[in-house]
Amino acid sequence: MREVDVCVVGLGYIGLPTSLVLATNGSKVHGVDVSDSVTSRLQEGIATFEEPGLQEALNAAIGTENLTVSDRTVPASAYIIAVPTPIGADKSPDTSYIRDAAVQIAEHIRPGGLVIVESTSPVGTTESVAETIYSLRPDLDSDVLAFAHCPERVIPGSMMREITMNDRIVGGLNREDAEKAATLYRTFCSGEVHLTDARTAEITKLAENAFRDVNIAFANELSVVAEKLGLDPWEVVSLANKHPRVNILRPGPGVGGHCIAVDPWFLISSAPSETKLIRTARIVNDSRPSFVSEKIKLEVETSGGTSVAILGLAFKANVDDLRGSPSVEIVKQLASSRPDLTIRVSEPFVTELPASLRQFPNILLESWEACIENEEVVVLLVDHDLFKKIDMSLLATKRLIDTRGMWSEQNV
Ligand code: SAJ
Repeated sequence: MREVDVCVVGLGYIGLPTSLVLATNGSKVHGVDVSDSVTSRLQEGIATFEEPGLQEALNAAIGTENLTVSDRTVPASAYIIAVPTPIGADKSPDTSYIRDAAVQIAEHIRPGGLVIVESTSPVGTTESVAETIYSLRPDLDSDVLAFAHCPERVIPGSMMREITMNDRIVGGLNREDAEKAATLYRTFCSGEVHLTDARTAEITKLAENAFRDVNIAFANELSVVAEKLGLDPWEVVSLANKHPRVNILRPGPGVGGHCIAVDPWFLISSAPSETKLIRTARIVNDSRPSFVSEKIKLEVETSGGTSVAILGLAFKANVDDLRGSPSVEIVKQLASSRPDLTIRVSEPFVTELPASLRQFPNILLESWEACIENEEVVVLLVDHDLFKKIDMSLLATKRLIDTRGMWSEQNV
């Protein structure tokens, strides 16, 4: 039987699409995940999260000899680590899942093997992975394995396109390692593959997400100033962006997901005294949910009502991902500070409330139609395409809080 080319450890938001593009481009792939529900659903051919093109790619790969899935790491020519790297309560990086993956890989890797860290990681992580594996395998000479960091850069909502089209940064522990990893990425990536060292690749990925976080924080701060002066923040951003060298991002209810709200802390923890701007951006963006929930409470009080309609819980438009979502935080803050308030929530991408909201009896999950029908105050937290289709005449008499500028642009 043909041996496995690539063993992908972690079949989440990055590991699964990566396994699929590798498998559909000729590699024999074995995907590994610790979650029984993930492996069994994938074995049945069911995609584990909502993403355009993902189910189709799974249909094409599963059942062929190019894709197998289990909870066990296997012998392979190359390993890709795509596990989460969360932050702890003190905001310091938790790389324990990467270490666990390295321990599993050490069991099976053979001379000539390649280990790629795709998980977003603090600077120095790829070196630590090499140290862990070599320390567990004293039988291997210290130069027989190759190690590289190849950060993923795909955006939820366009993952399947971006995973093949985006340029890749490939940072090896030495040039040969980088070349070896680059050869694997070139099997499916039509973007340019840029070679560097592992530490530079690690910091580059962190810089990309911190750049976006700082830019969003600027937009959020500017929107507060504009609103304080009685001006429309969306118009201000849109007009400023007519300048050829200005590109302000969009104000919103806050920054969610598992990347932009997390990765800047990896930079901050590497140089706490030198990262004032990056830290401030995090604080500005993290303060958005309470700013928005206070605004909602004020509007409800002014209306004299005892209920409110909320549109959207996902961390951004057109995804089913509620991880770190500012919208969930806003609804939670509202529900806990105003237990007398009935909060009707519509989130078309989920069928049940997330665990953090289930304990509140005053939160109801409904269709958007039921949600807005009898409500005077309607709050838009996520600009899902479905909400863009709402007939504006249904909202004409309502008090609207639009945190995404979706309705402002339509000049309701
Ligand atoms: N957001 C705003 N205003 C904006 C843009 C985003 O408030 O103008 C909010 C979103 O609503 C969301 C959060 O920021 O809550 C993050 O969304 P996002 O679309 O900016 O980014 P992610 O987290 O989905 O994906 C990012 C991407 N990084 C960059 O664009 C630099 C993606 O390319 C990375 O691969 C991904 O992080 C990752 O995995 O690191």
